Amino acid sequence: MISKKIEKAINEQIKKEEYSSRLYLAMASWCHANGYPGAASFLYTHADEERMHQLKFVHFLNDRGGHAVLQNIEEPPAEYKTLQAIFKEILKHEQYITASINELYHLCVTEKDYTVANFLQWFITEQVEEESLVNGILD
Ligand code: OFO
Repeated sequence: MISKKIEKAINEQIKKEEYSSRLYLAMASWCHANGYPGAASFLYTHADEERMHQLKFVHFLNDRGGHAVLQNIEEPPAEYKTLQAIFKEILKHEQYITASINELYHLCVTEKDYTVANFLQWFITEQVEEESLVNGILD
C-alpha cells in the first residue's frame, strides 16, 4: 500500500512526464515544419520515450494500490527561435526533471517507502543518460 502523500507526489510526476512528452512533440513538430528532419525524427522518438516514462509511473502507482489520475497540462510553446535554443531548453527541462525525481526519492526515503525508492532507481539512472545525451548534442 502506498501513502496518500507519495501517491500525490507520483501523480505530480506523471503530469510532468506527460508534459515532457508534449513539449518534445511540439519541438519535433517545429523542427519538421522548419526543415530539420533529423532533429524532428529524434524528438518524435523522444516524445514517445517520455510517454513511456509516464506509463511506467501510471502502472506502478496502480499496481501498488494507488490511483494514477491525469491532470490538466499546460500548452507547450509552438514557436522556437533556433535549433540550438530548442536543445538548450531540453537540457534545462531535463535538469528540472532530475531535480523533481530526486525530490520524490527524498520523500520516499523520509517516509520509509523503500519499494517506491527502489522503483525510482531506474529514473535516477535514466536522468544521467538523458542529461548526458543532450549535453553531447549541444557540444
Ligand atoms: Fe526526459 O526523462 Fe522523463 O521526463
